[in-house]
Amino acid sequence: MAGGPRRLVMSQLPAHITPPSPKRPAPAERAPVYAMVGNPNCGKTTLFNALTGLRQKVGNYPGVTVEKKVGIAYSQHGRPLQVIDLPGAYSLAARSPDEAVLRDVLLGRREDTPQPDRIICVVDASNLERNLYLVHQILDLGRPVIVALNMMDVAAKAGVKVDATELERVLGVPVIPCEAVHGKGLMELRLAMSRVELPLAKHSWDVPAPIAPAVAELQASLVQNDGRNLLIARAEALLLLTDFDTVRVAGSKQLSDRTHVILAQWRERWTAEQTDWSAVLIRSRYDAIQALCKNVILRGRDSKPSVSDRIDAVLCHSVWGWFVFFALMGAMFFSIFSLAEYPMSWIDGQVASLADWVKASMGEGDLRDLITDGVIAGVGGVVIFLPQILILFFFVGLLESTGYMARAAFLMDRPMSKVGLNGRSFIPLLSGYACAIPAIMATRTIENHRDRLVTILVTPLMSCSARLPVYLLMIAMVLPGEVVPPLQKAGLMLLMYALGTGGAFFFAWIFKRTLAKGGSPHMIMELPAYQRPHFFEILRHMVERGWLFLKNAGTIILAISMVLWALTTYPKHENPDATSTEQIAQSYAGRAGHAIEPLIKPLGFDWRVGIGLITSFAAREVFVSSMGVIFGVEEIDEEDTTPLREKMSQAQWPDGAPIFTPLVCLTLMIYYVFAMQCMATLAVVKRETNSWRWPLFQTAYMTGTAWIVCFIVYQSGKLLGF
Ligand SMILES: Nc1nc2c(ncn2[C@@H]2O[C@H](COP(=O)(O)OP(=O)(O)OP(=O)(O)O)[C@@H](O)[C@H]2O)c(=O)[nH]1
Ligand SMILES: [Mg+2]
Repeated sequence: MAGGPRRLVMSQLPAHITPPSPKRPAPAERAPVYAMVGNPNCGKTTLFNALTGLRQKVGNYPGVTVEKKVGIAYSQHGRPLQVIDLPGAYSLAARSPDEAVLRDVLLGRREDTPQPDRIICVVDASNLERNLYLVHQILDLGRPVIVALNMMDVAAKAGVKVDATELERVLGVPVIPCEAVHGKGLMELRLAMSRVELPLAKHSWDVPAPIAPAVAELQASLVQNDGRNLLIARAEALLLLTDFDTVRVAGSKQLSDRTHVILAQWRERWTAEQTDWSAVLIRSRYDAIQALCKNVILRGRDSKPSVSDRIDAVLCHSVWGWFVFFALMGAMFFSIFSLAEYPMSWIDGQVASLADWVKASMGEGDLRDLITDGVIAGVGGVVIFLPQILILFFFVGLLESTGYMARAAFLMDRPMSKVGLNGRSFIPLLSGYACAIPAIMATRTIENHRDRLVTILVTPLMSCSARLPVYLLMIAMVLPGEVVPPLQKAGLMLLMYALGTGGAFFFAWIFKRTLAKGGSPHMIMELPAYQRPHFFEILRHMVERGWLFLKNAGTIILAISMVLWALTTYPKHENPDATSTEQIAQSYAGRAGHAIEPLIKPLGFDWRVGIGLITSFAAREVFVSSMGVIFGVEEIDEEDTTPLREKMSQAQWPDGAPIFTPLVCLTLMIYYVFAMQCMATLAVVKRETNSWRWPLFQTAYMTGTAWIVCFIVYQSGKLLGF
């Protein structure tokens, strides 16, 4: 075996061993970089937000943050400090893409991120030993560390007393007790971050003797052939030796052939010896941690079942759990209809009087039409659904902030295993009810890459908030008027959500049997303690999402509405007395709609619906604004503004038959349940899967299914006489 240091003792090494790489500016010139690391759900992002004033998403379940985020905090002297918020991980041995982000940033493998100068280890005081495992690995890296001992309130409530001073003494690095949500300890943390010199850890853990030669040899090769610094090389050597998936472990930087050879030799030898050295390694670390914590953790009163345990006895119960789950979903849809009624009709009224006002105060002409029939009809048609979208986000926020999300995943583990996935995949699916884009990002927490792919492929089938306007418009047409109680409308809505969810399960089942065969590892997921919902947080998130919705309405939807108005207005009909239907029919948009009519006529849709299907490929809610423009232009009574649904229900086929029969409205809703109508989602899928193949496949299978299901529903409905 080649030589190389047999083992390293941290305290003997100089503080800053990494020579600044030529590509990066020297540390003195740039703001020092701090990384927030720790186990999932220990409060990193809460702390990061408090330090930087940013508003990254927090939630009470593991896996909220899945990508790094850089912010600026200020030292006590007003000096800017870069802070990087990272996804959580239990160890440096990354199992899933989000954990790999943490590992790669810490080991300096990411080209787009400076290697952190200092590391803030956030630990959950109520679960100290387990949290210290990652800290222990990080101390190996020999960088200055500050430990933020978070969740002191939770620990105290659980009857655990953690002695921060003692922990500081045994670790040799600053330990700051804090409660991130209550802003406690922030001052002290900022002070520690402002210190010019930080003591290095006393930490002197030795690699267990049996694997030390292997680690030393690999480490030497990593230093000589791959240009790593000593300590990073040791951490990498440990990961490479104990994790058999080299690709996953190697991250973005390629390893030299020499390193590969050494690695292969040791693995062969260990396989022949049939020893599980990674277990030895883990045990060795836990032993060291236990020794460290001997006088740090003082358990108080004997822990009887906690409040969370008692709540879980019901919410995770195999019968009551489901009862509560469906009750929650039902309550959500019911409130979407009942609560939104008033604000909605108010907005509706405002939009209408705005249009009337413009009509009264401007002279007739194309400009006036552009404003009333393009801008107001298009944007206004979508904006009235804002209250519903806010209610939806309120509920999702409630689930996320209380900790129920993780319970839903737990409940779903069994049904999910029937289709070949596990409960982990359910969190992305559930967030898909709000929006597929963050949901697809959330799949990064899924370990198994096949499971992850399948989850990405089916997530857009979950009915997202952009479908709400379409469903709501159609439901208002199927069940018109105030006579229908909200319960019935909510029922129809629930049916659409169930159809989408059922579709997602069905396709997951198919894909797990064809594209991505293979078993799914069992779900291991921490159930966080329940928390009182942070209404302020939820409200802020609602406002953010609502604002995003309005911004979309004011940009994309506005632009599409104006273009669509032009496309329906020009070229002008030769006969100035032509009806507005005749005008649109021969306009550019009309021609496009007519061109695809043969394709959609078997589903009961006419060319005007066709125009909507084309434009809403950009985003689903555009369908509603497009209908607003198309049927707004068609307005017969110039002086009065009628609600869109009434105008639409007057639309006819050339033979005088109504277009939007209840059956057609239902079919149209079903079309939107299944069809892939969202450019932004496609872009995210492309990024997350690294190829155009999957987004194209996704579009084909989803839209294909939409067509087939709609065909069956419409044709059999017609046969049955609807
Ligand atoms: N009681 C209490 N709750 C806290 C404290 N710090 C954070 N939380 C809550 O803990 C939950 C998790 O916080 P996050 O900041 O999202 O945790 P994270 O470490 O970023 O989690 P991931 O991004 O999933 O790794 C949220 O519900 C916070 O409100 C604290 O000191 N005390
Ligand atoms: Mg986070």
